[in-house]
Amino acid sequence: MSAYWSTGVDLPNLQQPALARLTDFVTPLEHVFFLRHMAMPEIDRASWRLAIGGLVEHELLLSLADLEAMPQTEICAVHECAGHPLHPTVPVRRVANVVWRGVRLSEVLKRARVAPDARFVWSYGADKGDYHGVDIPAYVKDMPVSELHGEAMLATHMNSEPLSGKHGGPVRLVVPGFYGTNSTKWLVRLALSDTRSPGYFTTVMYNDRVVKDGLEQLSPVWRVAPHAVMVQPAEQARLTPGKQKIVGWAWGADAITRVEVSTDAGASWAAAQLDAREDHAWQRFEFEWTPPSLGTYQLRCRAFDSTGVGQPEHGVRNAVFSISITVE
Ligand SMILES: Nc1nc2c(c(=O)[nH]1)N[C@H]1C(S)=C(S)[C@@H](COP(=O)(O)O)O[C@H]1N2
Ligand SMILES: [Mo]
Repeated sequence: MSAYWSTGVDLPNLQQPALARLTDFVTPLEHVFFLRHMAMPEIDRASWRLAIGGLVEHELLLSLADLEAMPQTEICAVHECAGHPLHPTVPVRRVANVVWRGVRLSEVLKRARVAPDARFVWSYGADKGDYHGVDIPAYVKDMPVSELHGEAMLATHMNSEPLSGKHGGPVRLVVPGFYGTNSTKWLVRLALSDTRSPGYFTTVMYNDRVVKDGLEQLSPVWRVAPHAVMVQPAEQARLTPGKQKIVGWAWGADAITRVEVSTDAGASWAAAQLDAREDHAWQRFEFEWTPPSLGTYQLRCRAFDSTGVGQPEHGVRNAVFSISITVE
């Protein structure tokens, strides 16, 4: 059987390990999903430079050695892909939990001295080319300057290994609490601006349509919505009768404070045991259950964050997760 499974949408540049493999708190690198929109660029570590410009007082050009000489920081953070930009309401649940090491973005920008009128940080990857018939001059994302107090970093390491080419090496942006799409790989340029970037992946794709006060508005795909998945048992598992342990992970931009499990297809719910959050990592939950009889069951799980926000049933990327298992 293949280690990778299809998501039902056409994602040619995607490798996705099955959720049932994600049993470790820190996801081993071989089980971290890999995603790109265009061809993968090749970057020479010795000649790599990061240009920082736009609304700053001091433009900077940093080498890898310059970055390595700055204070280093490490953070464990959940890494979740928002899904296919052309199918933003389809849940794909591509997720991992990774230890990133590098230099805080705020540390680098402190040296560049951000001008007071800067409101967004634009980040440029070295990759470009055709994306479904659209010519993309560079992969560009943006994030609000107001997020700079957080843990955004220029990462050089993933799980203590130098960042591989496929995960964006030598240096990528990582924005804990934001969807993976915002963590620009193969980072070559940062620009401070007073507006959002007009790029295809900033203000065309990756903006959800939401209705607010009766009006349809666009909401950038930035902060990660609450989400929970089961990794044990696996989808379609065949279990022997007796006590079962349901195990999974829950995460979101805000810490998760409650996870509920249903063993009857959503008719009733009960609270699972939930670990507290460390850094921006995902949180383990566990639920003991003795199936009342032989047969097929639909198991579901749903998370609620510290602001009380939960997960919708359908039609969104963080729709409630459910699996079917058989006790025989
Ligand atoms: N330069 C660049 N950065 C990128 C992308 C890309 O196509 N090009 N894809 C983004 C998306 S959609 C995701 S989910 C993550 C995937 O990171 P990974 O492959 O290291 O897991 O990278 C993001 N950063
Ligand atoms: Mo993604």
